[in-house]
Amino acid sequence: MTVVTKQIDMAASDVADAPMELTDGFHLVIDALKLNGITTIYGVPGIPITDLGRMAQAEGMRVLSFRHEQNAGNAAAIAGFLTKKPGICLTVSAPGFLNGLTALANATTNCFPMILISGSSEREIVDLQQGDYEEMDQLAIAKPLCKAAFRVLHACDIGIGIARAIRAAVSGRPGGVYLDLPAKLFSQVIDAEAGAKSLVKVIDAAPAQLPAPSSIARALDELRNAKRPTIILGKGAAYAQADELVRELVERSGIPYVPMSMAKGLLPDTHPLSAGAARSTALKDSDVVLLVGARLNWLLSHGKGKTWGAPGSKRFIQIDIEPREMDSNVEIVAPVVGDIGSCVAALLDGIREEWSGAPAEWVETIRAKREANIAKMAPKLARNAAPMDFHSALGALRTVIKERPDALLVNEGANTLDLARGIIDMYQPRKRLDVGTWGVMGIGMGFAVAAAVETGKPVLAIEGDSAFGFSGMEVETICRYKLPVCIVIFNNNGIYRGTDTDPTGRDPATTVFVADSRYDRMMEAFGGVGAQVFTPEELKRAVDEAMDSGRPTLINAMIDPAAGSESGNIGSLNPQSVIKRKA
Ligand code: ADP
Ligand code: TPW
Ligand code: MG
Repeated sequence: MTVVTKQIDMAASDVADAPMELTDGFHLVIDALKLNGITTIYGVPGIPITDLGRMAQAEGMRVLSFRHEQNAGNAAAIAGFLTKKPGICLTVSAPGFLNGLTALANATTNCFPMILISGSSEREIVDLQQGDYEEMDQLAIAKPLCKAAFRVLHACDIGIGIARAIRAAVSGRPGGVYLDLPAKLFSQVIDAEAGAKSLVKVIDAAPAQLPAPSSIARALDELRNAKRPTIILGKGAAYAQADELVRELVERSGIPYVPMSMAKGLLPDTHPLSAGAARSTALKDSDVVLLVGARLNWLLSHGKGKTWGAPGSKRFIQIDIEPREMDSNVEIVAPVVGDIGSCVAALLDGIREEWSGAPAEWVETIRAKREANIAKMAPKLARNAAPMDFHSALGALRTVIKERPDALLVNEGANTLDLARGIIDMYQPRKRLDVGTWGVMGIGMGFAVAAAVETGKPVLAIEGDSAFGFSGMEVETICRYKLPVCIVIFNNNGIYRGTDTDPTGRDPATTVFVADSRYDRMMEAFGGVGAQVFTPEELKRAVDEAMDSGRPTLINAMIDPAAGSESGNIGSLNPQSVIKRKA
């Protein structure tokens, strides 16, 4: 319990024999977080939360200061994904709050639990629009972009406010929560004992949600009748930390599975039932599909269209904690609503009782397709090409992760993202962190910092040169905290490619950057290690050195500017004009 030592001036008649011990808003926020096992804050200091950060550090919390709130917010969000506890992002009012808001919205979209705590200006002045310092009605602005938003006006309500924020972030479908703390709150003084009593320790913040037995029976019927079943594992399954149950579901049922990007490694990508390298066949030719913590959004072509074969050829079973996810895009014939651990355990009970095994012919079809695709890819990955293309460079990094399966992999870009996702096998759960549901650029350095801080493991961040630019200034943060992060920039001089030109000849093309930029020197500027490499062999050697030393490192990997394709794998979503005008 923290106590403010200063005594308030009181009329003599108020002073009892013993002086009253006091606390204030600052201390109550810190005590409430600590009481709930929250030990790390990601943020940027300034009015009115500068002292909150200082005091939290003095009270033993880890407080990581960033160079931009969006990166701190992304760090908090991925900390939430990795730990199942809400990640905390702390910002100043209006502009700092808005900078953090993108990360909060992204966390909500991805179902990552985080709490954005922003200081705010005085209500009386904000509401009369009298032009306060950094005036903004932050609560109203945050509301549509997160799962829940709360404001605390009285110090005695801080305990409840933080308890509500924690519960909202992690219960049911996880997501982002906004907590508005006006400047005046922090210095409000109350009796320390009353303050301590006002704190709430959240019991069972994300209670198990058991599926109805009838929904399990329905799902089992569908699975038993399937001739060509496929399981799709999504990042909800990774988040749930029900790793052993998920593995048993796949292995006992013998059903091939396709991992979504951030579910890779839930079972090793080299698993005999992995259909990762036979994804098209597994989706198109299956008859029954079991979705485990994956939405039928654009990343799965909304469950229809040519990805999924003939119309009406599919029967979908879906496990999700959010009932309203069912039938969002296509009919779900067997909705199973509950938390993944409980739902998978219930399915397994049924499978243990009665199961005749997955159809051997289908499993063999998938296996053969997978092996053929892997064999076709192998020579491209093994080339010691100069200049490097994406495949040969990623071939080298694939070996790095194979040799260091406990490292975390952060990945963003277009070609750099799509090709790395396919090429680099993952071996352990929650090791691959990437752009998620929005395909947002800018998560790189925030994710890398939190991955290192939360796990203590080495981090390899594979970044398109454009993608890196969105959060690149945080290399200073990585150096400042001496984090074991190795950044590899796939430097192809631009977005998708570095070969475009302005037809008028006036400016650089809209998609290109300064040619042959030395990103490695940015790292050196802050005391980290920089290297520039031109071949896969050099790349592998430089990454190994970085990962062995644990020193912050940035490797500028020079990629053939002509090697990439427009929008990576999602060129089909990119509208292009067919009308050519004369200049
Ligand atoms: P991906 O992008 O990997 O396909 P999505 O983000 O689309 O995954 O889907 C994740 C889903 O997992 C969401 O619908 C979310 O409600 C669900 N989910 C998250 N946590 C749990 C959990 N503990 N139990 C059940 N479902 C969960
Ligand atoms: C917040 C649009 C998608 S991918 C990308 C941009 C700008 C960069 C691709 O170039 P990069 O990769 O990283 O060099 P590569 O290997 O193909 O050359 N703003 C936001 N999010 C997105 N997704 C974009 C813009 C985009
Ligand atoms: Mg690029």
